[in-house]
Amino acid sequence: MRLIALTTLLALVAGACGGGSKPNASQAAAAVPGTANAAAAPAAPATEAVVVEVKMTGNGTTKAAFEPAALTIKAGSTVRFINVSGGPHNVAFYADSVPKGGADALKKGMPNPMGDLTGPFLTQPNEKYDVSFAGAPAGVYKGYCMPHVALGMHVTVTVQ
Ligand SMILES: [Cu+2]
Repeated sequence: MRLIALTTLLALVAGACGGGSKPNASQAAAAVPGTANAAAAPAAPATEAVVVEVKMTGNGTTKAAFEPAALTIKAGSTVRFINVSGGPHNVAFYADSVPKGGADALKKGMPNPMGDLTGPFLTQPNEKYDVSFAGAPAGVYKGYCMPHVALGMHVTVTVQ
């Protein structure tokens, strides 16, 4: 996902530079080598990751859940956790539940962690948190929501 975003950014920058240099012939000529390099990046096949959404719900007192609580994703997919109701919520994974190599992949795929394999709290309505399973080996990843683990707010992600 980060690579795709960076590629998009480069494309935008390249486009902006190209447009800006048009009025000045010498600048346009000077910009050609750089522009050519930047333009080559988007041509590379961008593997669009599949995004699977999981809602985080609750009534703030007695009920809290991931919906769905169990899901199966294709390798390399991203799971988007959405704070729907009853937050704050977060998602954390049990390090001893994930397959070998899974923890290292999740460390790369979980931005702004609060701790090991622990995502930040989502406090705003509809706030989203993307967990990238890029490079994550196949197997079962068991997770939970820290504020609501006592209410049984668990999630199981199976990577094919
Ligand atoms: Cu929760």
